[in-house]
Amino acid sequence: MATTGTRTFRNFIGGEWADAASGETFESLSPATGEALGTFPKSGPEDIERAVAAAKEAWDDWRLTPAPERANLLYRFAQLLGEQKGELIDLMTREMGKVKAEAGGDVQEAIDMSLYMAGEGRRMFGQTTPSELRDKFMMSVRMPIGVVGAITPWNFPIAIPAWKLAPALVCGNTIVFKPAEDTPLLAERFVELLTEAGCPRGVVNIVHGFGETAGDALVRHPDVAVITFTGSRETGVAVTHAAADRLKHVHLELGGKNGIIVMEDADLDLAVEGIVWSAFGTSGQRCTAASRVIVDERVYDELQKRLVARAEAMRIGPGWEDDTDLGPVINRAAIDKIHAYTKIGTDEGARLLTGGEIATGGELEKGFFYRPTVFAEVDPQMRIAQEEIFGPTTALIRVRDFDEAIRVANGIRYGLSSSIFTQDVNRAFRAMRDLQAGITYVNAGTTGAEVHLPFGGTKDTGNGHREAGQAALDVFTEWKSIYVDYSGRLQRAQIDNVRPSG
Ligand code: UN1
Repeated sequence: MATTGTRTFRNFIGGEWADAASGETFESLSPATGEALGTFPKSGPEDIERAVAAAKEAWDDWRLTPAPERANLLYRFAQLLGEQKGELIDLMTREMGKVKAEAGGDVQEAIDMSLYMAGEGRRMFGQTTPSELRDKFMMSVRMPIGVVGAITPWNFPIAIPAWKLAPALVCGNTIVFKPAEDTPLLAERFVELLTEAGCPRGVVNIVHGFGETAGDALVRHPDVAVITFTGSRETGVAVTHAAADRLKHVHLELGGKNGIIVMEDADLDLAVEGIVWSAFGTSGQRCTAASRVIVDERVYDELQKRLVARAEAMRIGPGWEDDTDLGPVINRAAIDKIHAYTKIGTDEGARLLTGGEIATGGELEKGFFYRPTVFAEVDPQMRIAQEEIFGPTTALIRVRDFDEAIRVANGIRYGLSSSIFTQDVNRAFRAMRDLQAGITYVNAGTTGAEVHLPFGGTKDTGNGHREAGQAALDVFTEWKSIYVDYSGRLQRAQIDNVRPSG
């Protein structure tokens, strides 16, 4: 349905398409060309109010819909995503900018997550356990919570909405979805396909707009029980404050400053492949991007040489062209931030080996393209080694040995992903134990999570929750413990079962 052009799109609330109450709009622009892809409602508190009311009303029936039936919606959705994969890939290269192979991975991740969570419709296990009393039965069950507010980022515009909506739905919650303002068209398609898959009215509502208005109203709304948010650390803290008065459940997936450790015994060719993929894939705009490379001094010079050669050979261009290795970054603010960090790094005394400039010339003039950038001789305390840049910039840090590598890897506020390249199984296991991160890769870069293990991070990357896998069910359900006494008499736990011996 959606095509490029200046079509006007709307919110989807209670099964009806609606403009923003204010009548205001904003445009989605292609980061590769500046071309307008559509006009979207710039929503505010009034629109959120209506969407939450619709979601609340729909919850009455959705929570009572058997979970295997709720799952059927996700099976059909996965099927439709598969059928539309080609169209979605094309749209993603235009609206978000990533290259075709990665756009395909993004859509596939949504398919995988939908199928995995659909399977939960026939599992969603609780526990049964023996009672300490006779003729008494005990079990725990997962209960849906209510209305979920899902605020998603632009960097995985199909995958991350699926990470949030698929588990929320199968667990029996209804949703108000506020997608990133940079990728509203993909979010729109996502909801259209869910609707086509048979999602009942009001179960999923989409409200377009900006964080300060639409997002904030969603986070504060008294009838929204759960907030799931992926974005920056600063916004995550603001979300937590705004949700605190109502004691909402808040799931956060925030920043990263992920490091790859390369030991002297590593397969260097493999390490360089992993670094290029993790540092420059999605133009570095992943929470899991490798923005630090921590290298044993015995292989530092060789690794640096090979990495620079690879970075300089990357073809920069629009994501939809077959031979593009590196697409644009998302918008003007992003490229300004990335470029500002190049100056910060140079001023701090790091050595700029390659990149560090806006890529220009020919078709690149119209978009936001930045050259893959490698800094060397970076001190672990420098800002470029501490702060999330979210662009194709990585910092090489020289270390003397394994212990120093682990110390440097852990010496940041974030704790999302981590990696080590080594052939030494003992070191690999120590790294798996000692790296302070939610994810550790051995002999692979920092990206590439699969949907059936928990995804998330320690320290300032989040607040202890995880997405994906079984862990996601903990975000979208509450436990209820149920006791059934079939003895026909009063039995007092902790009292009537006490025997003289115990
Ligand atoms: C993100 O960067 O926000 O593991 C998500 C990965 C991807 C998901 C990244 N599957 O890098």
